[in-house]
Amino acid sequence: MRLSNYFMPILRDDPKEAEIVSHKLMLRAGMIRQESAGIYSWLPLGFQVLKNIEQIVREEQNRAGAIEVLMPTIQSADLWRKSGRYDDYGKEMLRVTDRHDRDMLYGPTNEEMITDILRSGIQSYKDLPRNLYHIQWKFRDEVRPRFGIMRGREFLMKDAYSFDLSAEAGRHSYNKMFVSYLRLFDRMGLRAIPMRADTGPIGGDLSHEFLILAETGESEVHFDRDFYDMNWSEFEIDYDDDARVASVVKEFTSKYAATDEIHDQAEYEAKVPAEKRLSGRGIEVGHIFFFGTKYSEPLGCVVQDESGKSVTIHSGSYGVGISRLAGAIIEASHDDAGIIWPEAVAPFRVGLINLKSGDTETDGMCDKIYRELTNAGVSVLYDDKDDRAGGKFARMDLIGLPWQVIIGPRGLKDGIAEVKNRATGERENVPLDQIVAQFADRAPA
Ligand code: P5A
Repeated sequence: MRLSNYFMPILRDDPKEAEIVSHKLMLRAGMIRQESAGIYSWLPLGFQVLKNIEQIVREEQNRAGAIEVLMPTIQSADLWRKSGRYDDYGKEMLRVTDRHDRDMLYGPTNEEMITDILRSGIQSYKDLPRNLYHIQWKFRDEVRPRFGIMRGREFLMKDAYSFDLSAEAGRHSYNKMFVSYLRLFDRMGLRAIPMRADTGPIGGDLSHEFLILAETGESEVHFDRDFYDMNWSEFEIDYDDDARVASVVKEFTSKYAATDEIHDQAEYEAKVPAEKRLSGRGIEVGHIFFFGTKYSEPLGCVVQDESGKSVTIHSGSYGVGISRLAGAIIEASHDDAGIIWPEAVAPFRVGLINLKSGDTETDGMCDKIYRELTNAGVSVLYDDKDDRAGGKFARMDLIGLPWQVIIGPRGLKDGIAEVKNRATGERENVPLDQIVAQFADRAPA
């Protein structure tokens, strides 16, 4: 993409309304625009990040055996009346009536609808287990939408729902999602610590929140510092191997970690030696629940088992805050100059800076490298604008692409470009004829 053809409305000054760094940087980098309280448009740069996050979540959910569907944003109130949540949900639910005066709502979550979809779509116990998920916008009329897309009213969630014949089998489905979450957050360059958590309006008695540590997080958390030394990424997992999946979950749940709502100080002190006790703040990027028959019971989600006996299905639900993650990743990865995108979610991998737009030779070389990188499948944002070098550097640092390739008349004379690593700040002179190979060969992390 040529910057001269792109739409990236950069703000020069810090927006006054932004209280936390991710909100500030997302506005400054032209990633999002507020439309009304807690409701945002995603501009090209932000939208690309959102899609990258979504794709990682999708791949890891599919790997764990979940199957993607797409349910509507607008739901009828009928199923919610059956589960009892139409009244329970209160003011957070955005209620609308259609032209026939039917009660409708903008879905804050989909337990009822998916349970009804599964109920009507399965014949027997042989159709279980199943795990269905979608990635869809939700609406919750939060009392205090704040921190930009972190606590929005409209937000993008991945929500998966498991269906099993027994509580025991359901526990395995829960474990698979637990492990899938470890993997998907890790792929985004995040350490999301699984913590015991409150179940709130979703319900059930087994639940974990996944939190990344950040001073600006809304939750107070208490955990064992041993989490820092765990092996987060180097496990390949066979999801059909119940015992192996359970052992990973056991490893990650044997250490103390809890959010403030359910924190038990006495247990904490008994389990964790004083020098290993850490308290801080965290951002909840995922939340998983096991609630058994809470929805299948009132919605009549029943199958016959092998012996012909009717069995009520056991379920859990599993959420990832896709849009919140865009902000959470920035909270975890930035410096004074701006965002530092992990390669896996970066909107472009390379920022190509032309230091002398209008100069025939420099333009020629930049155009050539841009073309070759693009043809090699490397995503590039090419700053071909006619601005001063200082401004170009600052802008590229602000938007945080992992690599900068800087080409100017002086380097051209020596046949080199400067390659800068945004995260480390390291600069390297690379011969112009090796630039493309360097990025084409080096697979993104
Ligand atoms: C689990 C999936 C649920 O709704 N039902 C379906 C269950 N869980 S949850 O914890 O309420 O939400 C799941 C994740 O969504 C993100 N999230 C939000 N993101 C931005 N703005 C909000 N207002 C918001 N509310 C929830 C969080 O990441 C949460 O973990």
